[in-house]
Amino acid sequence: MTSRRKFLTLTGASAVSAAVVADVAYAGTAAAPRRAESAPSQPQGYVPVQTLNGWTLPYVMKNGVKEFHLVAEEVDHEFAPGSRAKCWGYNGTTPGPTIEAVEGDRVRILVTNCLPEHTSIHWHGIILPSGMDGVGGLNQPQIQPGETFAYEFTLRQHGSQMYHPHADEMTQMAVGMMGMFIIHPRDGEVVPIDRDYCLLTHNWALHPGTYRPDPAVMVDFDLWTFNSKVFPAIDPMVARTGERVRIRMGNLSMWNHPMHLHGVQFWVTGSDGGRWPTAQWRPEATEIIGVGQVRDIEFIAVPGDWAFHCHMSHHTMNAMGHDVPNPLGVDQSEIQAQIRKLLPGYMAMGRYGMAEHQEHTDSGHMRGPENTLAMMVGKGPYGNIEMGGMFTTVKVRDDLARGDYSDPGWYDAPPATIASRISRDPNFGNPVRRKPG
Ligand SMILES: [Cu+2]
Repeated sequence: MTSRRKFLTLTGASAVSAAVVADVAYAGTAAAPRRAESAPSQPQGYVPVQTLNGWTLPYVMKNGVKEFHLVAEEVDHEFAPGSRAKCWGYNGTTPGPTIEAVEGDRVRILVTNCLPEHTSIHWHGIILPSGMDGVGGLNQPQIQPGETFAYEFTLRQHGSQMYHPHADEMTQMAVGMMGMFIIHPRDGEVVPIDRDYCLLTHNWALHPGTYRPDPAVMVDFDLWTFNSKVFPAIDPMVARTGERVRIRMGNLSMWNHPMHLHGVQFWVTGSDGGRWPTAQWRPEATEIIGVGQVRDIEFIAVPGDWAFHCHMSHHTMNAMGHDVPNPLGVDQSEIQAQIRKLLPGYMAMGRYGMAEHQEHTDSGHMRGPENTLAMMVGKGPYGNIEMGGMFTTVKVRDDLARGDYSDPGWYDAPPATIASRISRDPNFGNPVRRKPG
């Protein structure tokens, strides 16, 4: 297949108009005017992936082999200011750095184990010889503390893959050992990508007041993360109006995550099976990333600040109790007075909903346990955002320079396009209602 870049070089302007036609066909109802030029040329031959809040592992070329070096080790990780933990990861971070290469590359990955127990690495979704698949005990001996193993194979596919231990997996993944492995297509992208983001979803049982995630928990987690960060510490994804953006989303957590993006219909275009043939792309507003799965979505950026989050509403909260009595609609004034005799300053909450939690925690008079984030956090230009966990924004601006990934601040929406108050009277208007019952 002739690469898109070569194609443009060879045939010039006629190819540009073909590109516009192709993009309209694939952009669906999300279509915004698209720039006619191709993606910027990169020294590596691809648009490098941006690991949200993370980084890409450098390699050295040795006799035609790309050599990477991962170190499995304990890391002192911050989920957001106010919550840290002793986690395990690679090369100083959780998730570990993204490995990025090109279909056809020969790669060698050295893995040094600086953990207190043995480990291994499974290259999740990658086609390779059985002995390189990384299941400790099945494909190889475990990598003992202090040892370095070498994995070497040729990349025979493209797509969004992952890596994680296949040794004491329940513990090692629960405390943060994971990473993404991005393989770009050898012949370039059929439809060029302007900005390419990747993230791993995860869950953590970091109980209030503690500093080490609990691997024994199966369903009732405290923190829900993109690349091991919670909102508001998750970077925004930024783009310029009309750019084609891809978000590659992997899931090594214990729950499925229905990922929802506001403002556009995106196309689901790929997975660990690579970028799918265009006939298989489908428009969605929410896409479930099942446990162990990867999904790629693409969209044409439209200006604004757009929420991007998991649609499991408890996954967009930080630490919270799940086994508390339901206070909704309950007059607690009497019990509050009783409890205050024992606990001065005690405040009953939740009668009118949970949003007051953020008011109380933000004002500083309701302090939670140490090292524990408030359930709802975040400030926007119009007030509290009342989110946590798996939430961030896609910020699209007309004037963003190409390749600029810095946070442009809040969107300055044209005044006539913002929802606004027209009355303070609860009996305003004459809305159609049905009788209850
Ligand atoms: Cu979720």
